[in-house]
Amino acid sequence: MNEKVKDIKNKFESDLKNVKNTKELNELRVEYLGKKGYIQKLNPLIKDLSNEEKKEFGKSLNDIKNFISKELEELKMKLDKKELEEKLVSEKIDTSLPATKFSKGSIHPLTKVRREIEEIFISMGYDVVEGPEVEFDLYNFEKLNLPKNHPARDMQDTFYVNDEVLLRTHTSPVQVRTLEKSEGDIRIICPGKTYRRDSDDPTHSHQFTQVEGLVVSKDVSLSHLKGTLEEFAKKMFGDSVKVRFRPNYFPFTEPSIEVDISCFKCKGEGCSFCSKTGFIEILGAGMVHPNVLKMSGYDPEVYRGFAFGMGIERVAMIRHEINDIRDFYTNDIRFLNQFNRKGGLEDEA
Ligand code: FA5
Repeated sequence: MNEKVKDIKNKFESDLKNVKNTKELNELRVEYLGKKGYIQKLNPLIKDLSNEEKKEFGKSLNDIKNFISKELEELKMKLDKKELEEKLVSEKIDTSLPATKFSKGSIHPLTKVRREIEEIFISMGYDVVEGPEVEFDLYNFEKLNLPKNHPARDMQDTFYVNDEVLLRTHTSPVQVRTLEKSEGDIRIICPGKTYRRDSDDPTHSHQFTQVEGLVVSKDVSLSHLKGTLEEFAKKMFGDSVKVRFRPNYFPFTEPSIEVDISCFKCKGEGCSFCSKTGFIEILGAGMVHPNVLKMSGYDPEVYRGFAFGMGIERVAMIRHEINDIRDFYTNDIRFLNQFNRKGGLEDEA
């Protein structure tokens, strides 16, 4: 019986010498130690042996199994090491090759300008707050002194979700939301998206962005509003910019004004871009109407406020000499790349 074990051992030793890789090694393992392998095939023979022979045969079976396992394991370690070394050589990375260039994105010019506006007002002591883009009619119109069927609603037509809910036409509803939540002095700005049923043209879009400003205190006046906006314009456009205030009408401010900045194209001379006026409108503003203060819990006999709402696109267009508002939304990489250059709106990220 032990002869058979010896034969298997001899055959295994000669087979092992021919193994060249881990695949062949695994095949050899199955051939000898697998369920149908040489060793398993010896098991049924045990039953015909005497007790004494069974003991001896069992021991030699264990010995040969241990021997084969150990030999296979040792060879496996050697082959693994060899194969890893070969792989490292064949997959060597040439670090001296120039890397493949990939283009880096940049912050959108509107985001960049919005952040610049925020920083200017933060430096003047304003807090930045947010409000919902899908707004109640109550906040977008009614509590801004524009009751249902008020003719001035025609100035800002919008997209309605239902009779009471709409896409906000301006950031002014945030004035109401802030007044309702506050007591005493307020000094906030609110940037965000706004929507109107305006026809798209070089200076108008059906979706645009505004920054609302609201200051409430016992002693603010129109002079504070003018001073604040002049200071903002100088910081944003440089000391040489001309700012023009025109009387206007908004139902939620009294008096109301509109503010224009000298045209970047003709420097105030008058050209086709500014409709020969030399100026481009950037914002509406005024002293908060007493009704608006009253409806949100402020006593207009004690508190006064000023407010403004500016179009970020218009500011960005003047600041960066952009001729068409639609360029901001069409994602033309050639347009956006201009702001990625040194001297442009360089991405600080
Ligand atoms: C308003 O939206 C008022 N809520 C502003 C305001 C706030 C007045 C607080 C008083 C107190 P107006 O409709 O004029 O006003 O819009 C303000 C600015 O948003 C405009 O000066 C312009 O810069 C920008 N704007 C308005 N409509 C569009 C449009 N369709 N596309 C791009 N920008 C626009």
